[in-house]
Amino acid sequence: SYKFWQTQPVPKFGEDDKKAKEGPLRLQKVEEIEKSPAPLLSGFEWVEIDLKSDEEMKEVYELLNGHYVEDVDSTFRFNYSPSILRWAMMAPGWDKKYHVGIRASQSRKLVAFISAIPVHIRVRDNVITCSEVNFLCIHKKLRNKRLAPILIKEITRVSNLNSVWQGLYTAGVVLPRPVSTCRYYHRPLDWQKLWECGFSYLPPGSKPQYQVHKYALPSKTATKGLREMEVKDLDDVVSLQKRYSSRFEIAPEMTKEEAHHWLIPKADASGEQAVWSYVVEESGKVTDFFSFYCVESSVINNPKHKVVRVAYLFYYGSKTGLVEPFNKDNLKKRLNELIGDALILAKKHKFDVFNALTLMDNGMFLEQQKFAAGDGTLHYYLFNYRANAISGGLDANQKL
Ligand code: YNC
Ligand code: MG
Repeated sequence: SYKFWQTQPVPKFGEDDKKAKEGPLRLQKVEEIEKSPAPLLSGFEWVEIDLKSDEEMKEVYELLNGHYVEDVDSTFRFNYSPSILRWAMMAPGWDKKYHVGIRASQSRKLVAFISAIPVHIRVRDNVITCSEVNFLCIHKKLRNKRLAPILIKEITRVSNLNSVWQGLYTAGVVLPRPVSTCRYYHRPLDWQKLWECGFSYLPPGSKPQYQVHKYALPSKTATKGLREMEVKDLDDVVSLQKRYSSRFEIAPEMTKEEAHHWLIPKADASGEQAVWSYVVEESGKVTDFFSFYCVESSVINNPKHKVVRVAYLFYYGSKTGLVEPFNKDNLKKRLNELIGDALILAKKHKFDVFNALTLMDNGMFLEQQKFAAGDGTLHYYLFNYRANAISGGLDANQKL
């Protein structure tokens, strides 16, 4: 019945199924926004979390590590490392006021968290500034007490005080009302380990060695001119990303500074790397690029394995997709070459599985690259913005 969500500026199910005019649902002024947060139950207090402090980062890490998203049968739970959390939450434009925590007043224990970063999203022809909300998490002992709406209202208030009126978020749960829904696909890189973890299953009539053989990969990449992305590639990559994504109805707009943050591979102080990016260079020009990032998942109660290393396909683009008239077969061939190499590189960097969603042009390579549909779906939401739905499925998000 969505007692909370029905009070929020989001479209309702069944409403405006015909094409409606796109745009904000609620218009407010900064002067109308509350200057301070809503009071909490006694014994709890609001805090700003300083992610520059290793101690406070560790507290967020531990809250998420113990209480963040699990799969349906509680076999896995996301284990975002401090390095990945820094990468995800300290992107250009980040501010401590968007790292909102709740502490128990006496013990000082961090019991809940929500975060946002500013992003610019193009929805068809309009570019909107959004707070991209992520890492909403409540300690398991404080669940079902209507604390989540309070956290969501607080991150909204902080955004609004900074003149940000739209939100962007994804969730596994169904809320009013997804703008698009994608399915997760998984490509095993270490099938044996995934099987031992309960992630992959043995198809009836198969044998483990057949599965291992099925997913074996060459040791070397095949694309001529492929190399790691460098700072000098940023202008070319930003331009290629923008032109490549122009076919899609919703896409982020990335500045050079943002592309630097999100794409340039580098080990941080602890030696950990968040993102891997590669370009294809032909006669001094970038013709293609792809990237993937790392999120580990804890394997809950497994005697042999503690974590699986999961690569998530991130941005990519290819000049082949820009040629007029657009030729789907040529692009399909090129994407299969690129993603085939991405798998080889991910394997080389010790990933166990490679994930991709049914968005962008992923439908052109998922099957050929031996991805299999997972049981998870991911719903995409906009807050305070009415947008016509973007069709899901393997040809999702395209106007061809
Ligand atoms: C969810 N994931 O429907 P109704 S994703 C949004 N996103 O409200 P309570 C959610 N809303 O139905 P609990 C949600 N999950 O009555 C639940 N809800 O209208 C809604 N899990 O609150 C739910 N992290 O406090 C219901 O529930 C109300 O104690 C119930 O807390 C929920 O980060 C949660 O999955 C998810 O830690 C915090 O279960 C808790 O169960 C938990 O009684 C494990 O809440 C971790 C987990 C969520 C990951 C994510 C994106 C979050 C987006 C939030 C919405 C942002 C809107 C835009 C704001 C900025 C706008 C500007 C400008
Ligand atoms: Mg609660």
